[in-house]
Amino acid sequence: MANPKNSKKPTKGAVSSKNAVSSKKTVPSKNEALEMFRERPEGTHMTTDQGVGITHTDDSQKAGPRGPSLLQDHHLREKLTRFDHERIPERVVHARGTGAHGHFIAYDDTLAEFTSAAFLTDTTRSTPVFVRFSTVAGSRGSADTVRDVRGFATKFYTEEGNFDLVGNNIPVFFIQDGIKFPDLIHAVKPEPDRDIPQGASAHDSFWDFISLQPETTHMVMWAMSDRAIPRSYRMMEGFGVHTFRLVNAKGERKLVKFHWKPLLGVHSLVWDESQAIMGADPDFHRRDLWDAIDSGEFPEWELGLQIIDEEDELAFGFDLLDATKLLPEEIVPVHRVGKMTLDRNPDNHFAEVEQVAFCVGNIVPGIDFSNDPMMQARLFSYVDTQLTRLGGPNFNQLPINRPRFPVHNHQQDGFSQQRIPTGKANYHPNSIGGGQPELSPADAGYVPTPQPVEGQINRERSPTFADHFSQARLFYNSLAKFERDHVVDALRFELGKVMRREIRERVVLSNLKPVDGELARLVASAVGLDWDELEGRADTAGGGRTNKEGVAGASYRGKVFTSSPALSQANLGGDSIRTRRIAVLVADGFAGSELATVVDALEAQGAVVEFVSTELGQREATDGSTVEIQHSFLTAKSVLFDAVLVPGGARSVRALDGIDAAVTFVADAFRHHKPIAAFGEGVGLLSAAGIPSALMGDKGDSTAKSNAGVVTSAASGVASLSDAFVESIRAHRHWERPLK
Ligand code: HDE
Repeated sequence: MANPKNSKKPTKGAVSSKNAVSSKKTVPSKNEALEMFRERPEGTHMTTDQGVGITHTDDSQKAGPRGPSLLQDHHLREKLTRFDHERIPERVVHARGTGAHGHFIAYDDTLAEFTSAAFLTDTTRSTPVFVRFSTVAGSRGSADTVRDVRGFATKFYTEEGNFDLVGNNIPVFFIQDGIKFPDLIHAVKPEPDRDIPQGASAHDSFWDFISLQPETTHMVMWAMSDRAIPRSYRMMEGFGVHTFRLVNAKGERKLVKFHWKPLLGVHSLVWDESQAIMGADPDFHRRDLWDAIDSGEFPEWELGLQIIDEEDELAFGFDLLDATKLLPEEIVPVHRVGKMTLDRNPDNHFAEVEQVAFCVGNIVPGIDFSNDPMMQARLFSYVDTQLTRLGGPNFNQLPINRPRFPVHNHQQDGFSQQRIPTGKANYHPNSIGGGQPELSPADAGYVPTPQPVEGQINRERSPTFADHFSQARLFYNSLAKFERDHVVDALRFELGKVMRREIRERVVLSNLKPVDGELARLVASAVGLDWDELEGRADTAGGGRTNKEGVAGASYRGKVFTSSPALSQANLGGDSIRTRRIAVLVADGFAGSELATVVDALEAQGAVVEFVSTELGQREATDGSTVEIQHSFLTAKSVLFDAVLVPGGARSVRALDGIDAAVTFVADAFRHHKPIAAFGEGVGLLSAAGIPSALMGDKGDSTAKSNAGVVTSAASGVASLSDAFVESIRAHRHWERPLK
């Protein structure tokens, strides 16, 4: 019997990209540069922070066995002092996260035409990276599967210095100018009087702000879509959001948008399931990433670039400096230029994930900023926040933040300086120190891209930022029917939790109606609003700062784009079932050899098969073979798996049929549109779970029947059942399934 714990997985880790010729490794890969900082306890003795040996750490020094503890007990005081100060302020946004090390390798050198950034063009380099994934609104201890945007921040430790690409899993942002960021975040965070709710946007203050700030509408549509409840950090796209610049060795400039494309495809949970997972496993996403890397299943993303001529800045019907807009891939294709592989878990969450400091200002020669007012504000905010969070200006000297190549300058002193500068000349120019360090030559450093700036000082929004709805409509139009249904359901849920009627009305009128009348009607009817009355009301959207229905999402050279297939997850699934978790429900007396056939087929495709039963231990098959149970029905719920398999074996199925948790397991999987397979007597458990018999085959069927993700066959049909089950897992979810 194949056992998931013992199953042989192909060896990962070897970089397999088409151009990964990594003979010249000038930068240590896998963040080996951190090795000198890694402390290992093996073979050591315990000491104080001064290196004095500790011989006893279980009792404080006391005056007599029952007397008071003594002030002179330095070890006691040091231990408590260090403990009392273990916490640092959590990030004001993106507090909850996880991270991993890896490397990036460029695919081809033709990009040198556009950029002098060597990590993007030199195919022989393996550039170490550290990535931190996060939710935005919740505190450090909040749940992973909340409805929220996900942060996707990458630090490239390049040979020319660190480049931080601090992006999200959604290509646009809520607001157009960074000066609104504190307002947005105050509105979404727990309400200040009661500090409720945690990690949730379903409350009055968030929707109050949204309804009064119409530019938020496009991103709100994304936040209400399946993108905001990803199945895994490994199955999300990433976006740089802003328009950046690429600069080549001749100083020629292009505009660019950055994308991360996950090789496992883009997949999501369903909302009901996300909520259940918050209870069953609040660390669901963090555990998923850790387990995958730990088992050698290294997640991979391709870096994609949309490269645009500067003259086309306003050529698409919107302003490329406006962070609430995306550039449809159907207009400017995403050119995949390299691959990132995450292949090492952190050794210490605090030292690496908590202390990593991403700064939007960290760029390298060959990349430059744009005038996007969101990006400009971020150039200030990220360094500023680290000063408090990491206790002063020397945070770049923390091991996880250090560039991998030497730093030389006259910056000095401050809290926690780790370096010992030598010499007297701490200024430039100097003669005392022989003029050292010298300035870098022009071709070895960052040179700001020359560009004209003119205009009157103002505090205004550019008229080119005025359209707040056409791209929200573009996104909604691009979704498959099931995705649009999910948006409606999400809005009904969120507004259903908004206590103030006038806010619900304003959202429907000011945000939803300008996007799609039917969407507005569907939501209004579920949240106690009179649509007939609302429909007749004057359009109050955006205090007049709105465009009307019918405007296209984007246009180029006379062609109008009202839909972008690249935005629908229905088109982004990929074809791999690697690392999907399949629960097999068994009790003693299951059909051993037939089950082995199916399990072997699933594992051959890289799926992770785990056995669930009434309790842990071994379960015996009819043929005497055994399986080791990884989870009991107490610890494992169907929401933690991607698919369920019920093998035949009369005794096993009879036992499971008598257990509510087993029947509910299958019923939940059905409700959440997950692939479900059963053979032989196992089909009976599907019936007990209420799966309509019309979806299932006859128990004599030696060829599997596959219907809306329900795959059944006789015991003799397990070979064809395996193939059909793999196919149904590939589809991820089966939205065509009839549900009551
Ligand atoms: Fe952030 N953001 N942000 N943000 N952001 C932070 O920096 C901020 C914005 C993003 O894993 C903070 O170190 C302002 C857009 C990520 O450590 C803070 C504005 C995008 C992370 C901050 C924005 C992001 C942060 C909190 C409006 C997508 C987590 C802690 C101008 C492109 C990074 C920290 C990590 C973190 C400020 C807007 C993504 C306070 C002022 C747009 C992924 O500095």
